[in-house]
Amino acid sequence: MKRIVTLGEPMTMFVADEVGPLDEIDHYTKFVAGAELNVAIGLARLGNFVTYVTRLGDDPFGKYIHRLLRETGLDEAGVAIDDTYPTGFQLKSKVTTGDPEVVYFRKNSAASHLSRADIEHIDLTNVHHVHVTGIPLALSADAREAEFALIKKAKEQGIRVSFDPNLRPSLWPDIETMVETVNQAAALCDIVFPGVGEGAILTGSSDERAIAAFYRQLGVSGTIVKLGPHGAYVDVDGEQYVVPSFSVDDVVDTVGAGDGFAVGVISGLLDGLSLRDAVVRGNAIGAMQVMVPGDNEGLPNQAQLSAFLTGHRV
Ligand code: KDG
Repeated sequence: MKRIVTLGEPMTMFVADEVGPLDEIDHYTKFVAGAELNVAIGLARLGNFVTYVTRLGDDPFGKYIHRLLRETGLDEAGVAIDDTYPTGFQLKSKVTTGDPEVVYFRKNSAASHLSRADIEHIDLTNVHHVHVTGIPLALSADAREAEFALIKKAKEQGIRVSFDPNLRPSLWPDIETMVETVNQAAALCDIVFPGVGEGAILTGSSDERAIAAFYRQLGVSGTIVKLGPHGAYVDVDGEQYVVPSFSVDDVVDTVGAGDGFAVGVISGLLDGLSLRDAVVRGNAIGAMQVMVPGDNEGLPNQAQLSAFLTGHRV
């Protein structure tokens, strides 16, 4: 069993039951959200042991998320219960095309009070992989410090670190600070997974080759640019190629696809697949995730993944 550590903010998420602007919706269905939590859930479903570092409020949302973490089999060593600050939540609209509207209620949440102290007691002995994203960098100065501390600790112990920019401009004071901070973190990691749109904001070019070259110059050994329906552009250790995506007829909601992609690539590499096959798995899990309304129920176990790969062609 492979061991992975990630850190982030989980939220209760209410997804609109009807199509329309959020202020007009009467009924919502409850889910959990959080980019790094989605990755943690996906990796655990595929049989890995995942330590998820976070802070939950001592409230019904926190209890709901905590129960889900336990049911999923995530390691609780990194979960702190905070009796001062609340658990964040978000609303997500239902759409028939395009990306849904997302509104956060997470300012001053328990997870935004993550700090370096939450990392100090995390034991990285026998950990095979650490995954981080740009979201905690935006939550607060303390949460940002926590993420940099985790990256540094992992690198000092020779552990591979992947980074998904996960740009959330609404959480940052301005775009310049976002770009500078996210690129600072990316430069410390081994594999970076930007979406092509994120790459354009972060590097100034929407060409996947230029995006990868930008991170190569920063010293990142592997960049995999997510191209949505066009697959993924891989630039790792001097090799460059495109891995095509799986076609999906019934896209319900695109949110969470990037997390599914990360689950596939990370788990594939940990299972000893070639990089190309790991990216195929990433594309498969990304495709499975867009067919559901929540951000993580599409993430498969081994049997579901095998069935998808048997039944779908690129
Ligand atoms: O990647 C999916 C996430 O967007 C979602 O689950 C919620 O973490 C979240 C965020 O900050 O948007």
